[in-house]
Amino acid sequence: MTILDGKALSLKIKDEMKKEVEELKQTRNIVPGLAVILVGDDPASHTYVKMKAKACKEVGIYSITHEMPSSISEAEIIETIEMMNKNPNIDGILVQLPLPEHIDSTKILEVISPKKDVDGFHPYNVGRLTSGLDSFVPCTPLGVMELLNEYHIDPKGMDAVVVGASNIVGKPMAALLLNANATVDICHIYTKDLKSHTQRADILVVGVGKPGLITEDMVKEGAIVIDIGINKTEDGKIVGDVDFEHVSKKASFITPVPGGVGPMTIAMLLKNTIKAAKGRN
Ligand code: BQF
Repeated sequence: MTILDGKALSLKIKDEMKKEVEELKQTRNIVPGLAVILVGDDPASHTYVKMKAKACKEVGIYSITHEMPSSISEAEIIETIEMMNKNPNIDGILVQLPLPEHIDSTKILEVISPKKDVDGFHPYNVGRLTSGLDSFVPCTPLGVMELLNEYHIDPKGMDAVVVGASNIVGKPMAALLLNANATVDICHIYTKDLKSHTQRADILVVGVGKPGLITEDMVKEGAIVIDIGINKTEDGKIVGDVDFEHVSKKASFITPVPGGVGPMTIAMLLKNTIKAAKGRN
């Protein structure tokens, strides 16, 4: 069994991006810029946004965080995004999710210019991704593909099973695996017999948010197991959706939580911001 070390790969990628950012500055006088909109006081969201700002700083990307109270109106968020769309120093715009109940996320995300959509959630980029065209790709599934590539894992012809069908993780993950010529099966809360699906997987990708969801008996010998879940246990420990202790004995490759897909998500945000900056003019 080999651990897919997302932490180590993210450090390596950040090192490469730092050089790329320096070169952009030298050759084109461009400093990539990221704007983050953070609404409300969800502690997890604040933690994630801080990690993103810190990572930007590490590679030389300019970043601003625009904080708004949870009482803010949809119109005020939209107005802020429209300002950022027009700002030539901002290449990437990210609205930290989840938004408060009274805000329609879909409506907000559609206001972001598709050229600055570094999270890849705008329907324009979603459509381009499913069509197999160049697009901004959501950071978590993109990070998974980079991790597979680093360990020379080619999904072509494999049976891939994605558990979780969210717009942020599961659906774009399935699209990427399909584009990479895997046979893709997507499971969700209405799936009748989850185990009958997961047992067939050469690559199993799980992003649900249920600790211990994937047990040893649900995994094929030699499978590649990617755990996107982030759950806090009663004693404050961070765990994924996979019973790592037992499943790791059966898997050929497996991601840890923490230190697997999470750090790759952040690295891919930086990558998308640099991609956006390169596309200026
Ligand atoms: C690690 C996220 C659920 C809902 C909204 C490193 C992150 C997480 C874990 C991180 C996530 C999850 C982010 C680790 C960003 C990934 O070492 O394992 C980094 O910062 N993430 C987010 O912005 O919004 C979320 C999960």
